[in-house]
Amino acid sequence: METLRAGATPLVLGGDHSIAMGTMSGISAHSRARRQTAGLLWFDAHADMNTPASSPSGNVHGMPLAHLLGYGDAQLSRVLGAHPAVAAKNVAIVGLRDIDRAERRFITRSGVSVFTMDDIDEFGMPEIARRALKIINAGTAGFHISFDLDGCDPTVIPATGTPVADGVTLPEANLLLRECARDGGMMSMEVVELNPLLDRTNVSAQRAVELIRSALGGGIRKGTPAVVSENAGGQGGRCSKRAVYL
Ligand SMILES: [Mn+2]
Repeated sequence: METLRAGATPLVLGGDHSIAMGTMSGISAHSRARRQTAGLLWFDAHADMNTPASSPSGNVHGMPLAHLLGYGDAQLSRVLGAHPAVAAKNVAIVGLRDIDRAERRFITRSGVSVFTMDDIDEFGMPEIARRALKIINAGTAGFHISFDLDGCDPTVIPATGTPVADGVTLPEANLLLRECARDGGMMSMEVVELNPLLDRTNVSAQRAVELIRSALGGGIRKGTPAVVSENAGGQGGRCSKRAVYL
């Protein structure tokens, strides 16, 4: 929230996806203080919409979106007082292809918008990006990108804990994030579920950096601004502080 107040763009690196309950709640609290709301682009192979009651595995990283929408555990669904942290009508899930039975019913009831791999195959990522941006921008002051690397195909990002076949290609993911950058509404971003122990010659980490550059406006043409951390390693080192030119 301090980073947002300073007019900079928080970039949070995970870790598992449960951190989204904190990040999105922070974006929400920041927006609420300005009598605004924020949207959420949830890039993920999974919906992460289990609750402690419905989860077959009990993994908290399979529950963050349910809690951000105001369901599940009473404390986790009220981080920083937001309840819900984000309105379902401003949530777009992209890359979905692996859901539990209970989740399927819940997703339909919750009112979030879902763009599955079938949708991406049928309409193409440029159209999906356009539709998702419309949802996360509708009536909001901007949006947070919660980017689970397992949304990408396992051949693109092998270093993730719960890979699912037939995912988003690297060009498609870059295109989506470049469209977000071009839109200008991105308030913050997190990139999660990178496990360096599972990586092969650091390819996942390098691609994650490439994807972050796309989201921050890099990689379109030389001289476009990209944001890097000014104080990496120190307190708040995960948050970017200023724009530089690459
Ligand atoms: Mn996830």
